[in-house]
Amino acid sequence: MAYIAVAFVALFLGALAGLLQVLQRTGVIELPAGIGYYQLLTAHGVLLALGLTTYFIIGFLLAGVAKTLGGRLTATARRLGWVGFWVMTVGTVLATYAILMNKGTVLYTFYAPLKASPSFYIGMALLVVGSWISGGAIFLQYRHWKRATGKKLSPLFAYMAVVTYLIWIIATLGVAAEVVLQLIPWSAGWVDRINVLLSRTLFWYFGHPLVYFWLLAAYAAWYVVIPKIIGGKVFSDALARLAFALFILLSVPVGIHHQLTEPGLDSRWKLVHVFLTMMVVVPSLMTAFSIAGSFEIAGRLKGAKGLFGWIKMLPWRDVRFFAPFVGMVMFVPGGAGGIINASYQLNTIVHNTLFIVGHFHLTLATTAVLTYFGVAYWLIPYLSGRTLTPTVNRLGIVQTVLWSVGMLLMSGAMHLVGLLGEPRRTAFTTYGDHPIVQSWEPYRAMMAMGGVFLFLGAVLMVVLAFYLMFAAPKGQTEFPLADTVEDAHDTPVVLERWSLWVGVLAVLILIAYSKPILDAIRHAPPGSPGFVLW
Ligand code: HAS
Repeated sequence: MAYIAVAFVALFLGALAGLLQVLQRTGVIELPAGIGYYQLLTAHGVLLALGLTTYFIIGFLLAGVAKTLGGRLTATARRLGWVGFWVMTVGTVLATYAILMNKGTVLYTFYAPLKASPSFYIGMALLVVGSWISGGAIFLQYRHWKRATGKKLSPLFAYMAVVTYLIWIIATLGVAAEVVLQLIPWSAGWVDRINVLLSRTLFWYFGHPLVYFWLLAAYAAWYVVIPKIIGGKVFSDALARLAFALFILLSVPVGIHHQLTEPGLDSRWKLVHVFLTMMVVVPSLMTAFSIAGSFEIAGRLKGAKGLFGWIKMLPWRDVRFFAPFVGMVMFVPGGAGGIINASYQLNTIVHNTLFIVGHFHLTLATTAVLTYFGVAYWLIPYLSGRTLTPTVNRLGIVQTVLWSVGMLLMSGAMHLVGLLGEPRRTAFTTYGDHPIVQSWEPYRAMMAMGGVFLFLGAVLMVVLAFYLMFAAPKGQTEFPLADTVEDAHDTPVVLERWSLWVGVLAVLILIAYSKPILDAIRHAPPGSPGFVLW
């Protein structure tokens, strides 16, 4: 519950920064009190993309692992969970303080040669180290359960939690190396210059699997929780595990697709990453198939007839289903946008434009985040020993509509104006009233309107979350976990042989990264001094 509470505080602060920045960015307001656009943009990205997500996911996975692996966390796992929580929180407060003091205005990707104060980087390092300790709780609980039961296959939710966390640990090794070996010594003044290409490559080694860390927590809810809420079953235990196992293999060695326009990286390696990226789309397509299958099973169990009769049987008025469902639908264009980004030639049109910002507001801020909201409506009362009342359910539907309309307006406009050339990471400007920029005006107005809807949706969500934590009527709420259609014992045990999957991943990482990283070190330019441009 502590993790979930911090996640919603981060949502409130991040959404406030979001509202102010979208209104500044679209020319509606000028920021008061010397607050900078880039300062807000950094706070928004760090609090939402790194704070809200990490805290929510850890809270959700810990709760699910406790539920499915023995009923409660062991004493050691519990202690680790708390130590991780406090280390992460000290780090988050330190980084947020640096941003508020305008000493860490380097955006959430903290690209060198923009240079923040050491407290920003130390805060980020603590956030990561804390998350490793919390992850220790998940792995310990898993090992404890395996030893106690002697079973080869763990429950599906626990399997998904372990995969999600494995990806996080392997991915964060890259950003930890960047922060500890490059950014902190440079920012503290122990070295004068930084190898920019190396730092960005290490960042994106982390940055892309990061998006699957966000996504897989949502997928765990889609696969295991949603079928129970709609009165159905998991379409296939083996298929679900295979999709997750494929993410272990493919989510890491693809990061260079974020650097397709980066000079200094050999285009042959970019092509290898593009191929691997197209392959990581496959487990998402398998997921689309499985989830639609679960919907049909649920409808038919309730007596649906005809080819599409089952659609009517879905619980459209239940926010626990409705919010994640909207997230799923939005992932259809969101995922298609990802394939556009990953296509080598098309990337040159959309890279560094608002199209990319539109893409991640559909994928992260809609698909993943709406699923987290849907989960919060039952997870919070489950943890607080309270109930989701019909009124909160109705307000939850209103909240989902506010969020979805806001995101359609904002993200839709960002996609379109991005294609017309509007750059990302830029404060408001009319570029000297240039005629091309004047054609962007209607899209900017749409973005501002969308931002207002989103802020209202965020405030309502935060109010409902804290109401469910502290004030909703007392009672029992279940942790919904669906059964599978077939006997889960039919699932091949090889899907849970971690040494195999992690071993193959290690080989793929070596193939995809060793040469580009060696090149970045061996043929390094003299390096760059730091810049503080704010
Ligand atoms: Fe992405 C940039 C490529 C997925 C997030 N991405 C970003 C950034 C973020 C982000 C934050 O190749 C910006 C980083 C920055 O600040 O610079 N992305 C992809 C690809 C995928 C993808 C190929 N991204 C995501 C997800 C994210 C996310 C997921 C967050 C959660 N992305 C890129 C690339 C860039 C990029 C380039 C760099 C661009 C640049 O130049 O800077 C794929 O994983 C997408 C596959 C997904 C699908 C959709 C499957 C559909 C499903 C829905 C089922 C629906 C049902 C309901 C069942 C193919 C599973 C059915 C009912 C109905 C009625 C329809």
